[in-house]
Amino acid sequence: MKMMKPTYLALAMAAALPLAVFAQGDTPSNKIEKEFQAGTSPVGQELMHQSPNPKAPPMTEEEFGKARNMYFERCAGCHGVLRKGATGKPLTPDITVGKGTDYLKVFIAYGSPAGMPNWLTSGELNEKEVDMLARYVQHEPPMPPEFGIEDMKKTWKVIIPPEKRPTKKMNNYNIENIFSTTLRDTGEVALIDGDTKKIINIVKTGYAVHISRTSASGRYLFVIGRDAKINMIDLWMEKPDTVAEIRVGLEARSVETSKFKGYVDKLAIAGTYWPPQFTIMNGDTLEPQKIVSTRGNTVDTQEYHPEPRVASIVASHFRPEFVVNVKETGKTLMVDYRDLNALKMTEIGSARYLHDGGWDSSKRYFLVAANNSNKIAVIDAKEDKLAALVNVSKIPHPGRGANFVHPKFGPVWATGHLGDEAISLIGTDPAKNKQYAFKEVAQLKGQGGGSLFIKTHPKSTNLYVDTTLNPDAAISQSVAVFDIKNLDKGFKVLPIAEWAGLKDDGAKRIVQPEYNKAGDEVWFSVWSAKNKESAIVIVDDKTLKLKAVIKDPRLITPTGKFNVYNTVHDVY
Ligand code: DHE
Repeated sequence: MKMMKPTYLALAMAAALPLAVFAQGDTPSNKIEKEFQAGTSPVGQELMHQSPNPKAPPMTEEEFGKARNMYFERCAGCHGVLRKGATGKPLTPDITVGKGTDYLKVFIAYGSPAGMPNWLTSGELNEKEVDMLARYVQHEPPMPPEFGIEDMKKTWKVIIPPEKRPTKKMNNYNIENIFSTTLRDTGEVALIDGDTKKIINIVKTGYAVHISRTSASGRYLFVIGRDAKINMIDLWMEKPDTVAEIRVGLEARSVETSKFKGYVDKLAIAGTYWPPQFTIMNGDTLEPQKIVSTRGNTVDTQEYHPEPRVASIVASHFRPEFVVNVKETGKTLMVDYRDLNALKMTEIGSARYLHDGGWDSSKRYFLVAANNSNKIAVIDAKEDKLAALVNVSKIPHPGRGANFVHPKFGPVWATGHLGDEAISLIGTDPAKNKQYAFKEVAQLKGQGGGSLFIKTHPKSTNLYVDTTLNPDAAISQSVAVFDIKNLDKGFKVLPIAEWAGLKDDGAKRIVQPEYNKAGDEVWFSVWSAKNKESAIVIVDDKTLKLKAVIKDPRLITPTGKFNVYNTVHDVY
């Protein structure tokens, strides 16, 4: 830990805070949290309505502008756009003015055991910036604009209308084995042919592009950026490319399409972080049809929350419904899309803060991480009710999770954790293995905390666990692989970054295992900075040996990879 500066020690004493609070430094768990949650929010770029608080310490316009940018770059991810609190504490003036500038400066400078990063001692902010932020959070939060149908329509472009699109597949690609690969920092996706490992096209997408999902037929690919821009890509074209695009808000993370019989390729849906809402669109043009706000009351204290962000969205296989998970309220909305003018929604309360999740192998149960509650909520998509809330370890982060048949417990779904090395297995078969259903039946020990994604395949007996955000480079640059038939044996470590053979010393974090369609190869991204070489490493699932490395100057910051077949059919 770096030495504290006397001025801050004095402040700590003045604020009468226990010194233990400041003995934090960048603990591994803090660092993981900070790196992951405190990402830049694009909302900070927007013009906002602002009314200063007369009780707050004065700030010049210039200081206010600078502090606002800092807030949206570093703080909004945890404390929220309107500072009502999320994984971080609420920071509204009714709370902050009473605390005062000195007290707030100490917290910002040194962090807290609850997970607040130490912005000053880590060198990320200087004293002047800490002081500005401490004053800024005592003013009313600036209010970003809303984003309605008219705003959306101004950004909506149908580049190739449905009637001008091919009537059959015009290329020779095995489109079910294409991988849509996020190139995070260039705002692009690379469409990679899974058979030849060659890049088919690089498509310009939204800012800090996040995930891809495929339409139920497998023909269309939907890609969403953090700026809430959606690209709809037609995989039947000679060279697959964007046929429609739209922005559905100012900040987003999730997109999905209707999958129920009779609704194949009919509708698309996207959830936004700002404004807090979801939008249902036509599945072939992205024309916006219906916006539904998620503002409302929290599941536990039932207080009103002004910005419940939309996290994961999946399409139900049991009903014509989207499963929309709302972070801050801790509610899952089962949105019946049969009649958009008389929209029916079943609201299922579980726990805060809902984030990512996936189906069990029967696709009846959706298991979603309530990450700050250290729980997995199990949603029964057949009965539209909460099947269980399962206690797991510290900050579960499953991605879509991993399904396999455990020798003792029967079908289980697994998640890794950001907060520690545990891998939790949850029984998912109430029909034949009732005593294990929706309980944490076992915990495996992985390489360490900072795990983001876990993966297996119905044809495989291997379970891969990444540790992308672990502070130890040896751990973040490799993956653990368990033999499902012999879980007690522990894991093997595959040195993926080393296998990539990259020429420079980038971060080379290994992220998101993804299978090919056949289930015999696993793809890993070797994720370095924008100005460093990155790669994709492909492992032979049978032998656990290196099979191929994809390197290309255009493969900049690859992260998520979405195999068309596995994404359409929710195979994981
Ligand atoms: Fe993600 C899924 C939100 C940071 C890569 N991420 C998700 C989902 C949500 C989410 C809500 C589920 C979408 C769904 O299923 O509909 N992600 C967020 C954040 O709020 C967060 C923590 C902070 C931020 O600033 O955005 C965040 N995510 C990241 C990253 O930094 C990652 C590692 C790299 C990147 O490309 O941005 C990242 N997130 C991913 C990936 C998935 C994902 C690859 C989909 C995994 C899958 O297998 O389906």
